[in-house]
Amino acid sequence: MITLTTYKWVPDFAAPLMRAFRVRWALEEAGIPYNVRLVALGPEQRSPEHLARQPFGQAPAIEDDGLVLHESGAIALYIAEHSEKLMPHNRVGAARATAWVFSALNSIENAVQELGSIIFFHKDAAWAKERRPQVEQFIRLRFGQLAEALGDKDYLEGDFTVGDLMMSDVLRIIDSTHLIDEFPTLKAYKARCEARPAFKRAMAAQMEGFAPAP
Ligand SMILES: N[C@@H](CCC(=O)N[C@@H](CS)C(=O)NCC(=O)O)C(=O)O
Repeated sequence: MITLTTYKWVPDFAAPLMRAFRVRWALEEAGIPYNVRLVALGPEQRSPEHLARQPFGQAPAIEDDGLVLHESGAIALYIAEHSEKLMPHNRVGAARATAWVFSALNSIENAVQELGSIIFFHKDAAWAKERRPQVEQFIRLRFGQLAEALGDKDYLEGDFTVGDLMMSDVLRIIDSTHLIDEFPTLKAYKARCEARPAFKRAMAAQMEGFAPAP
């Protein structure tokens, strides 16, 4: 059975946003049961045992029948290979779904993560106040392009794929800014993804998995 390694505790704001959530969601979509191993931030996170699972001392990582895998994108794609719900079983469809995973991580997540870093860690810093408008403007550009690509489709390739899972999860990082409200079709797309029963099951598991704050 797959074992997912995630953290024992994270700050409240981070709990629903952890990258391990994507893995839980993919597993729920695919209907694959899993175990969870909880690692503590700090010394255990930097222990040789954990670094053997995740070379940067991060989460998530999975183990499956001798395979040890890090990076949420790689893990989501690995899980998707086992599920027609996540990955079309034709070469073109699979390639396009994979491309959207890369777009989510390399063209959207890096942009929203910069804003996330400002709002979660540096909100009141002078440099952050100066930088924030530029970061938001760049996100608006990317959101406009993404909305254009989505058009009037329900999902990026018509039917839901691992690409939509990753894209909608990345969009959640800056939920608290409501920037997506400026892009109604994108907002509806994200809501559609989050309304999926597998998303709700994964979120419930994610939130109940955390120990109370120390
Ligand atoms: N690119 C990695 C990023 C993983 C990541 O940033 N994980 C966060 C938790 S959501 C983490 O472990 N942060 C603690 C740290 O970087 O030390 C992935 O997508 O799996």
